Amino acid sequence: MKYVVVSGGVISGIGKGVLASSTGLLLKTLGLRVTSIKIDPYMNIDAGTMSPLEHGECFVLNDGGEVDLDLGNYERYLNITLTKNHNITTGKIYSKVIERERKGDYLGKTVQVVPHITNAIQEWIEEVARIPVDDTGLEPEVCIIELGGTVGDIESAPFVEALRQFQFRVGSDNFALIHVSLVPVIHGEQKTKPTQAAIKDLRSLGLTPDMIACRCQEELLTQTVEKIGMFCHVGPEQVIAVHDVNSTYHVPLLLKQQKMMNFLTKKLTIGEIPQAALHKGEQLLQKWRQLTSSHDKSFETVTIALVGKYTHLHDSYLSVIKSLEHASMRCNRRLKIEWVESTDLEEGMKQENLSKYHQAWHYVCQADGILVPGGFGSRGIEGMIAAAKYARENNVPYLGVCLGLQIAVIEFVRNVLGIQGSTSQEFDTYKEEDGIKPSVVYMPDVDQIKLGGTMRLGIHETRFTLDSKDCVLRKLYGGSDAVYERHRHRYEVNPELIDEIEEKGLKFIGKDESGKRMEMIELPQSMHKFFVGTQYHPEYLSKVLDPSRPFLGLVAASAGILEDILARDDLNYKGEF
Ligand SMILES: *[C@@H]1O[C@H](CO)[C@@H](O)[C@H](O)[C@H]1NC(C)=O
Ligand SMILES: *[C@@H]1O[C@H](CO)[C@@H](O)[C@H](O)[C@H]1NC(C)=O
Ligand SMILES: *[C@@H]1O[C@H](CO)[C@@H](O)[C@H](O)[C@H]1NC(C)=O
Ligand SMILES: CC(=O)N[C@H]1CO[C@H](CO)[C@@H](O)[C@@H]1O
Repeated sequence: MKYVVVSGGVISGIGKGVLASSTGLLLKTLGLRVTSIKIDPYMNIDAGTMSPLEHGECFVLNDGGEVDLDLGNYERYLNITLTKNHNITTGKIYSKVIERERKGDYLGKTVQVVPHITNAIQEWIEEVARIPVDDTGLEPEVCIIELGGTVGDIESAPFVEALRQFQFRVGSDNFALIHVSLVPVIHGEQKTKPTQAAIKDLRSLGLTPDMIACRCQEELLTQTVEKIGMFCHVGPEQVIAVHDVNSTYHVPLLLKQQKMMNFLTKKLTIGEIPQAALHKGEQLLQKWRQLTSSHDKSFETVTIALVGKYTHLHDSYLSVIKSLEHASMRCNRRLKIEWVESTDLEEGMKQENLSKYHQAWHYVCQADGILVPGGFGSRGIEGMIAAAKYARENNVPYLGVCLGLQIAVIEFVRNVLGIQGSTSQEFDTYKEEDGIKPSVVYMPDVDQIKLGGTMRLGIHETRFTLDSKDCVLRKLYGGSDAVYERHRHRYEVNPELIDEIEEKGLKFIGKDESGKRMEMIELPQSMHKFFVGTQYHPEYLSKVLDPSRPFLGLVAASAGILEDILARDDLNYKGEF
């Protein structure tokens, strides 16, 4: 097993994740099996209970693990399936060590950060790196470890020390360290001092960078590269310049241009790779090249209005944005997202700020398609319902994800079935004594008492109930009988209303294996261009080279090319469980 550690200096948020996943992708194009681990130096054990306000979206894995959104990045780039153990936090390591101590595993010795915590970290890494993550079912050959935070923080100190020991534990030809640094431009001059200081910090902690990746707004000058090489005691081939490019999907190609793999394969003494794997890797590279170059050449735009909450915090919808990006690349369109705060669409906003209200509606009406993503809580619900109504009545493509499906159903129940005031049991506006049938109810088999961990989580099967010829979503999934997607919800459509709703035209086209839960809705093509909702979250399984099908449908319908996309023969869907 070869380990590539990606750490960061100077400041956080300079694209360590993108660099790490791009490096992983390049290793994969060599024909290697690649996995990844994300280390987060914070105390939380469960990312699911962390606020999206602070941390961005919570990403859900096949096994139901709710993790930091960076793991999603790896899954999307590397086309792999990770587990909840691939996320390491300080909290998890400590609780493991404390648990062992309670059981008496340390025989009453003093338990310390060094060696007990640092050993636990190393053991965890070695164990998790071996979990097979792709369809070969074989142990990976390379593990990318992204160390969150910046080196030198108090929080990351135990991890840095653990990695320092780790390089000796696994041997220096199985270990490479890439340090990501920043080269700011001040008065037109590229400054290398912050990088020098960051490398000095790193060295003082016993880690030597094998490569220094310099983030810069513009292309790095040769003299800057030479200067960094000289002051940081590395060869010029060990300095990689990563300037801002058209999209993050160009980064792997940028690294390749600089022959990053030549150095890395030498350092890691990567031997002969079997012909079949080599071929697979080459194909992957080819596909990636094709995708990025066709993206550069597409000039037509598709505009999607994303109607949600906290839309100023784009990170809380990261997977949704990525899925839209993947889908638009497949459709050869440039993606424009209009961020619409759903409360701005509500009647109340008319009094509060009329110009804001009109502006929000302007965005919705100008958009080619409307997306209502998942979410919790009752704020902004009426605005989403209004947007769904607009989409349904005006034949504008609509995709509702999780809450978005429930919104579409509530809207339909109110305005087509005529049950005014119907809503979800989740919202404060729902009152038992009103005697109005709720559209969305609490899922009966979930424990109502505990809050954390009572959701329906992780990958589940959904079976289609309609033939492909009557069902656009099934066509998008290549005609497959069933799909496997990731879930994260507590509420579901009220089974008592199903017959009535279907009679009026909205079809429940997919159900869970018991046939009780409604998981997909669709208006027939005779009634609407594209009006689809999914109770699951398709965005968690979207891949750069294999866009999520509901999103592909939305973008294609919004761009007016749904028929072309459906006619293509590359919609093979290979679900997995
Ligand atoms: C991604 O992985 C799946 C299996 O895990 C495989 O069927 C599919 O072909 C892969 N996609 C690409 C683009 O390599
Ligand atoms: C970036 O995109 C433009 C078109 O928008 C294209 O002309 C240019 O070559 C691209 N640059 C890179 C580095 O790919
Ligand atoms: C109303 O909303 C606009 C933005 O749409 C903002 O510029 C303006 O300050 C707001 N006015 C008030 C009174 O809040
Ligand atoms: C949030 C989450 O999925 N956490 C998991 C990460 O890994 C530990 C150790 O296996 C699990 O116990 C946590 O549940």
